[in-house]
Amino acid sequence: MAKQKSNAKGKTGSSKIDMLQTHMIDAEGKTFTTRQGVKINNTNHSLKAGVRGSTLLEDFILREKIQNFDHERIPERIVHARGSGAHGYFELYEDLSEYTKAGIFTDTSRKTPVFVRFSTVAGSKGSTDLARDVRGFATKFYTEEGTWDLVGNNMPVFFIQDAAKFPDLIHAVKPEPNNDIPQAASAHDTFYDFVSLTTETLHNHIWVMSDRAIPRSFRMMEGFGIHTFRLINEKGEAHFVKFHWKPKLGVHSVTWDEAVKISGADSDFHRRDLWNAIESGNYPEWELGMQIVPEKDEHNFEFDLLDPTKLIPEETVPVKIVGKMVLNRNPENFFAETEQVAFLPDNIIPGIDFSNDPLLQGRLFSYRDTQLSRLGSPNFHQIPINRPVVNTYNNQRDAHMQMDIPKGNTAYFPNSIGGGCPHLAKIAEGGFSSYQERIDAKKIRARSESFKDHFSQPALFYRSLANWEKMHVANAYAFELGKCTYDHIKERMLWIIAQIDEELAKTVAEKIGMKIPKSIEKPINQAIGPDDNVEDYQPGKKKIYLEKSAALSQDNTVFDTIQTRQIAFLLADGFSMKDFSSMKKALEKEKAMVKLIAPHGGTVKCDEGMEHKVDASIMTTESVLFDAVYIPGGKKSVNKLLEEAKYIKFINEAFKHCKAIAVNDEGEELLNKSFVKDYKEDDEAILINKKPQQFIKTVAKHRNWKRMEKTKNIPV
Ligand code: HDE
Repeated sequence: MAKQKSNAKGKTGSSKIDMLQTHMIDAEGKTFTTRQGVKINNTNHSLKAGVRGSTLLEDFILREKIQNFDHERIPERIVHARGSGAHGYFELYEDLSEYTKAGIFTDTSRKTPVFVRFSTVAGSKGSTDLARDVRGFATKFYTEEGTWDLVGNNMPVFFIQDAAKFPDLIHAVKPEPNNDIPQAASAHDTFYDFVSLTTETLHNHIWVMSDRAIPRSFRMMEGFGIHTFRLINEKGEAHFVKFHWKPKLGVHSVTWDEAVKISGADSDFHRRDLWNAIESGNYPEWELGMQIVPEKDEHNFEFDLLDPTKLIPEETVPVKIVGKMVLNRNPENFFAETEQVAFLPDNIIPGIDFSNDPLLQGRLFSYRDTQLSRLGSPNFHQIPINRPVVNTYNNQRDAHMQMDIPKGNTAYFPNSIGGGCPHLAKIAEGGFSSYQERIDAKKIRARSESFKDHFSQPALFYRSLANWEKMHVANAYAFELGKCTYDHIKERMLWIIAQIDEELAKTVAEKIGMKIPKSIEKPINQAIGPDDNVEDYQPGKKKIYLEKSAALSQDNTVFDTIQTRQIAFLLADGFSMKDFSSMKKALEKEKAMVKLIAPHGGTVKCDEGMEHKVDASIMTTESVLFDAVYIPGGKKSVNKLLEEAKYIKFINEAFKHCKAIAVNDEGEELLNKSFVKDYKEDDEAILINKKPQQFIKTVAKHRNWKRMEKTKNIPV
């Protein structure tokens, strides 16, 4: 067993990385051995009876190699199979002991190690990053009081209100069971059948129809714990809390057309982006926020705090920023760390506790259970990435793959032979105790009345969006329903969308060539027992308790940085070195990534005769992989680019996707060959012979959405 270390910081500045390093194997300069440590001189030929004879059973080298290979795969996660992880740390800004006794939230001197895994939900392990989907945002905090997992998503609400419906939801959204189609996509009959019969899904669903479901980067997504949790202080007092992650780079997305094309051009787009950002020292950062609600206010909301399909608007309870997380290290090994990491919402520490949210309660069972089929043994907590940074002592024993060697002859409590050890912790000395909530209730299989409002918050979300975001939502509904084959499902969806917003429903109906029905056949929400009254389960009418919530729109996010933005420089031999170097210097000063796209690989020569390394030939890359385009002047260079039709396609796509395009001098000729020609005069993100600083400001705005209306008919 590798020695478990205490939280004392060693060489790497992180107690978790120090621990992981004791498990790492580095073959540099070493001799090949079998798994038993026997040195071997051949791994290419099996042992045979003569060079053309049959292979001998005694070939232990062959058998060991092949057998390991045969068993390399483990089951992928039933949901969130495709993911990417990174190490980092969390730091607290201020002591929160008024609310919680958790050391991570009271000790500002700590740097708590974390491991974060981002994921899509529906697709399998090898699917594409840019599927329209919720993203998982799971954080493991290796605290000095044990491991705490905050297993959240990039949307603040969930599809269903009760864990009992989770298998139905996932069976509906995953590929259809007869033909396993579609992969990593929600646009199909079974999903819309379920959604339209289960109106509690609508709030999360409209978030999925928005740009939040196609992020530009994991680094540009918010994260949410979704459920209401509890914070418990030293006095045993409780506050309700919702957790938020706010990305320093703001919340940004790609367009649907880009998402579809990125899936073809680079299905590892998000994975690569996270990896490269960390490798280049541009460490992604998020601030942790809390919405804290005193217990006495539990019933003062228009919705139920225990209902995971509801958010608390930030206008109602502001998000208190309490600390920051930095991801500064890529894993050494994808399987050992990112694949084997096991997140458990029931990994909780003193000072944090659950609420009665019926979805959260079900998760407390599911995650521990699922690790058994994925990782094969209750000892999965001993896998290096899952080990806490503190030593553990208890009477759990044995099972597959026991890595520890517990000493002594007692594995029970109480005992006197083992000196009563391990002895129990007093609560005052850090022992966990569950919050003593008073309960006086009947056992009942039913849904609370207070969970019946299914339309108000999707409507609030939609009202809060900017016009360009609303257009994207309408297009997404039209795309998704356009892929459904049953008219009755589409009609039911149109009726339901109309309960959220009449205008939205009209736009979608027109796009899919159908009419919104005046009413639909009851029951919707028929997922109730035969003894229940269907009418009791119909959702209430939409209420407006807040006109808009600014925090819900990406129009109000951070627009002051171009850090890590990918800027395509289109050039060939003879480009103007003067233009090139002043633009490159200015962009790189702001930490953007400049990529040289030339007609060929290798190098290109500027007009001053210097060679410059090409990052990609035009043949191997696509416009959708970049955030902005720059074309330096230089007659020879531009003439060469004009010969390649793909450069024009590149520019047309960047233009259609509302990106900033800057050119110098002859570079304008390329614009004149593209669709940009007719629009360039009054477009603030088309910059002709403008200063680099102006380009930087324009790129920081992410997109010129004002262009959207004009370019919608451009055939790209
Ligand atoms: Fe999960 N979910 N989930 N989920 N979930 C899993 O656990 C489940 C829910 C989330 O990167 C599984 O280890 C149930 C809400 C993330 O490894 C599984 C219910 C939220 C990840 C499971 C929910 C999430 C998972 C599959 C309803 C946001 C990936 C593999 C009661 C707050 C973690 C695994 C990672 C993974 C069950 C609902 C987020 C099967 C039963 C709500 C980010 O246990």
